[in-house]
Amino acid sequence: MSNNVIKHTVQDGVCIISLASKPVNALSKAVRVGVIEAMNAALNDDSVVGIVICSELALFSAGADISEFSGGDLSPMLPEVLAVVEGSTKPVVAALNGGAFGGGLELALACHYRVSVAKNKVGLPEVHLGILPGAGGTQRLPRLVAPELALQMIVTGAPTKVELLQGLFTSLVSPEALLSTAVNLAKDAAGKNIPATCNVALEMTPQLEEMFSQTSAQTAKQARGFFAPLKCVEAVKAAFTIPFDEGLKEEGRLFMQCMKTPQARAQQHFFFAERAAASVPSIPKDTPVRDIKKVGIIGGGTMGGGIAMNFANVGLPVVILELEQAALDKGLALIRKNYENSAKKGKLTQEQVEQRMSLLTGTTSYDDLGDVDLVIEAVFEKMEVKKAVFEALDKVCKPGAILASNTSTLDVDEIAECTSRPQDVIGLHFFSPANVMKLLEIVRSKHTANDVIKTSMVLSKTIRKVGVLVGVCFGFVGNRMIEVYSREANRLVLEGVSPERIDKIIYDFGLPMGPFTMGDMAGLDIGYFVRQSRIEFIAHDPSYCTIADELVEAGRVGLKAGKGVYLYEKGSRQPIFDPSIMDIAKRKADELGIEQRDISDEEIVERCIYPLINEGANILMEGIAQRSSDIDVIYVYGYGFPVHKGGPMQYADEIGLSKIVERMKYYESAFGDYGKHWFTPSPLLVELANKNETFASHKA
Ligand code: T1G
Repeated sequence: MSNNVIKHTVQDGVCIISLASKPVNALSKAVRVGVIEAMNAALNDDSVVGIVICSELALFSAGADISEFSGGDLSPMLPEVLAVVEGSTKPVVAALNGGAFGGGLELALACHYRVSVAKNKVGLPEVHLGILPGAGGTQRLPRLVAPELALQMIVTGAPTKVELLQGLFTSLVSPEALLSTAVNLAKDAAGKNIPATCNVALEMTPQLEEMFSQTSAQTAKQARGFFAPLKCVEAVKAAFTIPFDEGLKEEGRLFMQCMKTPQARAQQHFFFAERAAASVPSIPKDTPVRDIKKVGIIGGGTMGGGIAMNFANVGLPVVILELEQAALDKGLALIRKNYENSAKKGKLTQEQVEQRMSLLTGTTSYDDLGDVDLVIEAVFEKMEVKKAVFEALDKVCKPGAILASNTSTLDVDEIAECTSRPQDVIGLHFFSPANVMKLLEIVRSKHTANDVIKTSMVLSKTIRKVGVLVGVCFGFVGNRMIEVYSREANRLVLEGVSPERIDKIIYDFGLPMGPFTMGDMAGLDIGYFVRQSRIEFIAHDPSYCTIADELVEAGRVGLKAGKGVYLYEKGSRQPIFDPSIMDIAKRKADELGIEQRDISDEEIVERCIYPLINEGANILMEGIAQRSSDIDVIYVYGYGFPVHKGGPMQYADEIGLSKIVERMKYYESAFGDYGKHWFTPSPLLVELANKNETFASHKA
């Protein structure tokens, strides 16, 4: 008997149980029931001497079905299934044709033998979901591989090449030989002593004690603010201090401790959010994708060079245009330097460096862009400059070429309208450093054709980015939201809070750095020019980033100048607090009639984060983002919002939208004209709060 997700047949005395649950053999209830039924059938069949568990899909298994975590009748739980496998009186061999992750690897660990294709990776990534391996992984893995390797795999969740896990596999073979090797192994093992993993004895030693305490100390630093990683250490340590069955119980206890946390909800939300971003329901599924075989980049500066690397990294030839040969040479040299640095760190071989550099050519003539399928401009952020580039591209690029702008704030509709082919124009907003940051904001203008959007979304996955579709408005999603966050942080300084204290509070909230450290790194002049380009937007508020404006006008533009909000010693990136900033703040506060006062940490977090959430609600209401989880993806991948909070919108859902509304209304009334203009709750936020609903439940 088989169901449609588990099949089993007997071949030459061996029962072959095949996982066939598309798309990734997630170990759903149906799969768990199917495995137990197949195991019982094999155990009750006297003609069967051994059992092989394999997969019909590309992956062996992606582990537990994460979509089941929201609840329901989950029996039989995975540990129960694995106990049947491990307790089998007939040898069970796992045949890994592809990746085995989480519960998928735990299933293999419960088998008595394992064989894998040689080119394969396995892992226990549960920590990325805010939990830990909950089906024996923390107790079985350290019984099969070196303790420090098992501990690192579980604490980091990193996929590991099977060739580094020799103790785990009886053999690593070619794909063609996998099944026969597994079947023969099962037959050879028949009738012999069953090497159940649970019977491997472990004991604690002083060296291991030291390893666990060192790992805990490192993890507390590296996984700052996360709950699950330290619980992973506790669970693995239990394998060395208590018997196996008690260890399973301790693992289960720690698993449930993690599963109940807001962090687990946030990280599981984010897992699906990242994947949902690729979905554009408004585009028909049969929309074709344009073939991108060659890419042009206009501008070989930091951004242009970084963008070019993304395509060379995946084998696509790139031609970079700069009008001056010197600038072109400098740009290509910078790319080479980046690759050479990666090679020095062992991330690339020298051969790969040369192979990628060979894909990058330069030109000073637009005529050389006649055969590109996609061109991305990364020139100075001024509309006139961008329009001139697109007019030139319109003349030389072949019909059907996609013309993209890397603009971070400008109107892509207006850029498209300066060409004869507005339907081929789109925004591809990379985040600096463009060859590192995972986020790509895909900006659709009102003219952009569906196949251009779909091609851009597919291309984002090809270059290993997370593409998120956004609409046209000032700053699209990310920069529009960061603007209100920066405004409020600057206002707090005027009201007497030091930048250093604000940065510390926001760092402790979970961002990689506070607004002022970030501003100095990016350059205060960027925000300054943005404000200069939209004076009408801020004209009514003379306090708007007024300290930052004074600093820029005095040449204090940030780290690159050795002074911004903070001071920097030559060659150092370490911010040094400059008390004179508070003198400027006091002077300006007096001029503007702003009262300076003691402000609580809680108010600082609320005033930096709630307006950001409120702006996200407006973005959602205006249809600039397709869904609230897209905003979360943008904020986590583009701005370092802590993934253990799931992104700003998930964080708001966790707090409760009514609380956000209540606090926004408090500040709206407490701060006079300033509050009335900047703290008006978004109508969508109010509507959802009144209905006791969440952003996640809102369908645009
Ligand atoms: N559960 C449910 N759905 C899953 C899934 C899973 N474990 N893994 C993937 N999917 C869906 C995914 O949402 C997408 O759906 C489709 O499959 C293709 O995924 C007890 C408790 C394995 C590296 O954390 O890391 O086991 O968008 O686009 O790029 O200890 O999927 O098409 O509708 O990512 O080839 C632990 C999670 C679970 C692994 C393959 N396991 N998955 O990447 O495909 S907890 C994980 C991945 C656990 C036990 C505990 C990746 C992949 P849709 P994809 P991919």
